[in-house]
This record gives sequence, C-alpha cells and structure tokens, in this order.
Amino acid sequence: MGISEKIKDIEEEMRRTQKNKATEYHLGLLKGKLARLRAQLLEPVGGAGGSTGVGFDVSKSGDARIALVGFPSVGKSTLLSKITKTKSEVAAYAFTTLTAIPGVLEYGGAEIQILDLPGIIEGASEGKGRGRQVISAAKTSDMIMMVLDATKKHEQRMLLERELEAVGIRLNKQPPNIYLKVKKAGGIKINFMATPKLLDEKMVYNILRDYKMLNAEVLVRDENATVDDFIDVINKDHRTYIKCLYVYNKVDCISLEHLDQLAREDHTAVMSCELDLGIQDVVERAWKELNLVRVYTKRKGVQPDFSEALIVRQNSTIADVCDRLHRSLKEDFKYALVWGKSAVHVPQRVSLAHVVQDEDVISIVKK
Ligand SMILES: Nc1nc2c(ncn2[C@@H]2O[C@H](COP(=O)(O)OP(=O)(O)OP(=O)(O)O)[C@@H](O)[C@H]2O)c(=O)[nH]1
Ligand SMILES: [Mg+2]
Repeated sequence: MGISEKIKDIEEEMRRTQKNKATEYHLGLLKGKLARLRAQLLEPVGGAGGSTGVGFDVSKSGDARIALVGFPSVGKSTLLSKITKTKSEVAAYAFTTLTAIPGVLEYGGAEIQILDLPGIIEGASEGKGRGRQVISAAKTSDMIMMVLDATKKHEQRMLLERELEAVGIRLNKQPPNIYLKVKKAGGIKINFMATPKLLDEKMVYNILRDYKMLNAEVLVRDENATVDDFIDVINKDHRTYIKCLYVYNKVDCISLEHLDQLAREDHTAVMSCELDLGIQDVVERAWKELNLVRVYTKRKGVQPDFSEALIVRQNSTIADVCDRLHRSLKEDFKYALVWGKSAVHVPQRVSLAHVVQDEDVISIVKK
C-alpha cells in the first residue's frame, strides 16, 4: 500500500470514529500516525515515486519573500503585475502560470520579493498538479499571501489551509509552548506547568511510545496545548510557522454585505485588481504583518541618512545590525548609541544584545 492510501485509510478511520472520552486516546494515536506518514510523503524519493517536493529554482533576494498561493484563476498573476514591475501572464483559464515568477515590491525603503506561483488544487500536498513544488516554495517565504476568489465558497480557504497544514505549515501560529528533550536513558518524565484541558499525561506517554521515544523529558507550559501541538513539537524539524494574509480578490463581483463580512475576518484584506481597489491596503497590511524593522545608521557629528534604511527582521539586535554593516564590525564594537523607540532615553548607550525597533537611529562606536 502506498503512503497516500495509508493516509486515506487513517483519515477514513478518524472520520468514522466518534469523538468521546473513550476514543480520545485512539484518535490521538491516529493523529500521530497520520503526521508521520505525511512527513514521509514529503521525504525526497529516489526513482519511482515521482515528484521530490523540491521547490522551484528561484533564488531569494531582497529583504523578505512573500509567496502568492491560491487556486487557479483567482488573480495571483494579476496582483503581481499590479504591485511589481514584473508582468506575469494573466488569462481566464486555469493553470496559466506554470512556474514560479519572482517580482520585486518596493515599499518602506525595503525590497520585498513577491513570488507568483502556479495555482494549486485539492490534493496538492499529495502531489497533485505542481502542488508539492508550490508548497515547497511557499515554505521558504516569510509570508504567504493566500489569494482567494471572493465569489467562490468560503470552503476554498479551508481546503487550502488543510493542504498547507498537511505538509507541516502552520499559519499565523506560534510554536507550541511545550519543552521536549529526547534522552538516551532514564525513561519518560512528564511535567505540567499548567493543567491542559485537552492533553494529559497518558496521552503524551502513548504518543511518545508510538514515536518510539522511550527516554524523554516533557514539560507542558501551556494550558491550551492539544494533542496536535504535542505532535508538532515531536516533528518540529518538519514544521514551519509562517504568517499568512488572506486576500479576497474580485470583490467587484460580490455584494457590499458580503464584502463587509469578509473584511472583518482576522488577517484578511479585500481587493479588486480589476477596479484597482484595495491593492494599496493589501500592500500596507503585508508590510505591517511582516514586521520588518528599518534602522538608520549615523556617524558621529553627522545627520543620519534617512533615505538609506537598513532592513532587519523583527527582534533583531545591534549584533544583527553590525553583521549587516560589516563582517568584522562586531569584533571592534565598543558600544552603540541609539535614538528612537527602543531607547529608554536618547541617546541610550547599548550593547550588542540590545533589540532594535522600527526607525531607530544607531551610531556604532568602535574600540
Ligand atoms: N472580476 C474580476 N476578475 C479578475 C480580477 N482580478 C483578476 N481577474 C481575472 O481573473 C482571471 C485570472 O487571473 P490570473 O491573474 O491569471 O489568475 P491566477 O491566479 O494567476 O491563475 P493561475 O496562474 O491559473 O493560477 C483573469 O481573467 C483576470 O482578468 C478582479 O479583481 N475582478
Ligand atoms: Mg497565474
């Protein structure tokens, strides 16, 4: 039996099994098995078995990467052509785009790579269409822009989410707050800092055994932790936590009421590429959610150059800034002076570990 069939069997069994206290453990174990099979599905396979799940050959460039993911004909290429100088073919038929097409969005002094991808369909995670390649490319991005057709059923969003989830992508989520350390000896030790409503010691124990982890230390720190969270922690090398902005296009074809309803959802923006409506808002939202930080450097006695921002990721430190400026700067570093949001008083004298914030001005003083 192939992996896909085994997955189907387990999914079928889970659907058949009623959820209650008595079946809870069985369901938990099935979830664990399912996660393992899905991970196998993504392993590169030699020879027979087809697609290896390797992404498209597009090198990363700029300060961040956004992948446009969605069903065919929702308007991904239209959007790319609107927000970058790159033209990607647009047509009324499905699967117009056949490979990854990169464009550059210039915003807030940053260069953001936008990756237009082929449309994916249900079953993409199992290798339907170019699904696996698209998903691999999406995995390498800092943000997924899930482009949706506002005229289609709400279901499409869930279908896509399921495809992405099946391959270990977690959207708009933080890694679970569960500590797991696999050991060589000593058996299984499980501790709870908070008592979770949806996870208990027996469950954790059984899942560990199912994964043949017989010596391990677990500390559950989150009372909302679930079985799925614990499985994610076990499989953490195969999990990717990515931001997602849901973008509903073609709102020119829906009622105002419907539009209003869509626009109220979390992490959601609405637009019409056709009427040129809402596109700037989509860009602004994406920029905000990427949380990129602009810092300006300044030399002693000289005004900073505000036209030349250095773009770093959220939670970057002075050390990260140094790395971006010069390879050996950290070695010569004495202290830095900071003006701006991250400074308690201005200028504040800080060390390499200081976390910078958007629009800080930084002056690095060498030994
Ligand atoms: N009514 C309406 N049609 C749109 C809008 N944006 C794009 N379209 C049309 O939708 C069709 C598909 O657009 P594409 O940009 O090629 O879609 P895609 O998502 O790149 O499709 P694939 O490459 O096949 O995955 C084209 O006929 C567009 O003209 C919009 O805002 N409103
Ligand atoms: Mg396209």
